[in-house]
Amino acid sequence: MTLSGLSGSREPIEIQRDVVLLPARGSAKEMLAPLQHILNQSPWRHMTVPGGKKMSVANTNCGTLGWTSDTHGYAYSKVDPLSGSPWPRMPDTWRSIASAWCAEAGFATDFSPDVCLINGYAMGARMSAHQDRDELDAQWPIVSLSLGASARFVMGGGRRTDKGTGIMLSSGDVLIWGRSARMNYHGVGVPRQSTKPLPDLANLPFARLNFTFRRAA
Ligand code: MD3
Ligand code: FE
Repeated sequence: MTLSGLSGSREPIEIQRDVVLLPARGSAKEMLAPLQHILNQSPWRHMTVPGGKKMSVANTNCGTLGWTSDTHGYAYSKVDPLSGSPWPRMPDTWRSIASAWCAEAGFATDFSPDVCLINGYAMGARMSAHQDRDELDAQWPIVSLSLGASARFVMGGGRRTDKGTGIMLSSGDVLIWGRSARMNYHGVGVPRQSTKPLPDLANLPFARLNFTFRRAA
């Protein structure tokens, strides 16, 4: 498999200080090839948040660590709590493409993510404003890829009440966020119905997928 269509020759856009968009080029469909194997080991689930509600977004992970949530809080875990076994390996192709995107966007040239959190958005699913602060070392950026239906992404500042700016994330868009923006509040709206044909999300019951590559340890 080659992911060569997914890197190079697209102009990075700094949409806010230390938030860089690599606009879609190519379909990024190659990303989906290893997904079924990951799902066989660690299937989709709706995690419970400390308030007791289940997330509308479904997720799973691959890598040496995975993001988890239950009534006690958020954590990175070496094992999938559903299986008690380690999370599936992160495909080398995914790690290297995420690292290349990071460098392309002007962030670290040696980013080696140990987590890929995969979010699945059915129609109506959304993620309310939050910070990503469970990672040990905030010097590393977060690299995200969106596939499928568009969604409105809202980013604020370091305080929940900071006024946000919104952008639409479309299929194939890569967003990288670090340095002064690393702890910014952000949220994602529901997937938008699209008139344009969307990439085939491998028969998944979701309109939109988002992959976030993180360095958690
Ligand atoms: C800004 N996911 O999983 S990714 C998440 O579309 C999450 O599923 C969204 O927020 C999604 O935590 C958006 C873009 C992103 C990821 C991490 C960030 C933006 C960020 C960390 C800090 C600030
Ligand atoms: Fe987040």
